[in-house]
Amino acid sequence: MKTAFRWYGEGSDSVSLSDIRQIPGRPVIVGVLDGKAAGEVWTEQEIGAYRRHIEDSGLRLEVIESVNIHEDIKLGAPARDQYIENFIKTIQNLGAQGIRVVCYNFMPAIDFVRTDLAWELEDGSKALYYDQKALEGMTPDQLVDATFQKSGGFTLPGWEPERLYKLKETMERYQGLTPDDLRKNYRYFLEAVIPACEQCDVRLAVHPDDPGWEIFGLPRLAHSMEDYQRIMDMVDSPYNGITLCTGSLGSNPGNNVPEMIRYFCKRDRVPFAHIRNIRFLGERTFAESGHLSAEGSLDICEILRAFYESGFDGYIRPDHGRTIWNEKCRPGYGLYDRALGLMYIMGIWEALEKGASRR
Ligand code: DNO
Repeated sequence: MKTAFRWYGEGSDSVSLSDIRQIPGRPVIVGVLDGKAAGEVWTEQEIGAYRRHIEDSGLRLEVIESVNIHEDIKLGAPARDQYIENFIKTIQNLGAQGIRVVCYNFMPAIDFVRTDLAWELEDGSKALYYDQKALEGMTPDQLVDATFQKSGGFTLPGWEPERLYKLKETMERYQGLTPDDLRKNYRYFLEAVIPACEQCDVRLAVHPDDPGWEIFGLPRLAHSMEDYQRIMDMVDSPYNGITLCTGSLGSNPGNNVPEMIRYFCKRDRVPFAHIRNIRFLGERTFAESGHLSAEGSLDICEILRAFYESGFDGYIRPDHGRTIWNEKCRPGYGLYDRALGLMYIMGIWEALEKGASRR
């Protein structure tokens, strides 16, 4: 496993590169050109400047999260070919700058959703929280307002203001689009981009739907074993991969996360993993917790054992931390709890490695 840490860029992140450099093991950066709209080409010059800035701090940029997919591609609208071409150009430019893995998602209109970004856990820390009933009591616009109000002035990944202010309009475009239609559009996209990814050696890694079920009546294609099998079958290549996010897949109790890890790692489809724990609090209701298994409902040790025993050598990053020790940060992406999470992940990994070498 190669350890990684998500960073949003200078002026956008409360965490600095020198903070990250002091985390034991010196994780590689999972970066983004924050502010790029979906569908825009990332030029090699822009990527190069960003990469050099990271390298000047003694760190390396090897993973991007995310290059967002333009809605016209998901909708199968006439302009999709142009946006697919732009996506391919971006991937080629990223490959030329040494990026080997690109995370993206194919969720229509809206990325990950929480109904509260600062839900207080019993120890006084604040966590991201989801309650299906609360969601059902909100219109999409109310959700957007509530999310912006609680984000502490930070943008959230997938919640770019210019995109979200058009949410109602975008959702209307999806009316009548069935899961099969979306799947067809997804296949069209993959068939066009995967050969280019193979050529420039950049592995795509699709992030699961979060939470792991449909919301607001929008079709969603990536939240179960069967879903992922179908996506992998659309184009049979290791370059058509998965971002195995334990918290997103684990939010659906129907998913056996260690089993999914073993199954897809064995087939060389997992270049990237997000380790997050969540605590179930009721039907389709959960809070994100500290990474420690005892704090949540997922067994992080079993999850890492599944990666370890599969010979996983991709990138792993700690996902969503709680906000602790009065940190002022982007919800889910402070320094402190993610650094604790990463040390815990590395501790389990070391124990697995050393335990194996003793046998
Ligand atoms: C939220 C993230 C997601 C993720 C995208 C990947 O914190 O897990 O926004 O980055 O869905 O494209």
